[in-house]
Amino acid sequence: MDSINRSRETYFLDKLLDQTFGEEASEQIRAFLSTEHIYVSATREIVTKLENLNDEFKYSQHHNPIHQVTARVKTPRRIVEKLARKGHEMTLASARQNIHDIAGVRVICSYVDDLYLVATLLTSQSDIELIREIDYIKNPKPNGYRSLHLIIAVPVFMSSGPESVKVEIQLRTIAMDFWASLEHELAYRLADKQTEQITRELKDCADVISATDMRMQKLYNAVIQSGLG
Ligand code: 0O2
Repeated sequence: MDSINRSRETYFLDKLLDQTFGEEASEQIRAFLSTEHIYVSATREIVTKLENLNDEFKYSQHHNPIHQVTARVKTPRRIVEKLARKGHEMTLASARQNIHDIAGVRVICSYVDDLYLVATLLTSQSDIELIREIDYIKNPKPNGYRSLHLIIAVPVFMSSGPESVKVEIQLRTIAMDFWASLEHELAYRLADKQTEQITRELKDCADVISATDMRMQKLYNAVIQSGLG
């Protein structure tokens, strides 16, 4: 995920590349750019909620469940690519309906239990509507990818009234994020040249990381129960 503060230059380059998508798609891209601020506002709402939860825990439990939060809005080029990949219509309305991660927030937690706690506390807030939960921790992807994905809708208050905006929230541990970041980079470098051996090796690393996450959780629980920490 890119930072939400990415420079306008990124967009400029993105728009240049968009020329390859033809006039119709370019028109839709221009339409998206005029509504992008709604998605930026939605991620800001979620980030604030997460920061508030983390602060509350810091004072009441002396523990920060959240290690890091990042947010980004998908660039028009990536939206157009995803619409094409999934065989959807190249329109702004289709993007809004079918692309659930135009607005994305990634929550990195120290421990597995923390990420489930944060997910429960966030989705139980009265203005958050949980649309879909995909648990790639209980059911990892075949390549070993693990994260908890939530598709939620949050109201954004515009001058014309409230607008419900979808946001994809990815919750993972530091260890899961380490694997996903490196795998993402390797997958991009290798594209269709990824061999069976590399795939197996990556899956193996993911499983080792998952086992380590479980051990760290047990260690943390034992330290807390013993009253040592
Ligand atoms: P980026 O650059 O991270 O935004 P669906 O929701 O079913 O219509 P979608 O959106 O493909 O289809 O769902 P999925 O598979 O849950 O993936 C959503 C995002 O999860 C991806 O966004 C990645 O960020 C992350 N992700 C999913 N699978 C993997 C994986 O195998 N490895 C890594 N590193 N990340 C993964 P984007 O749009 O692909 O990219």
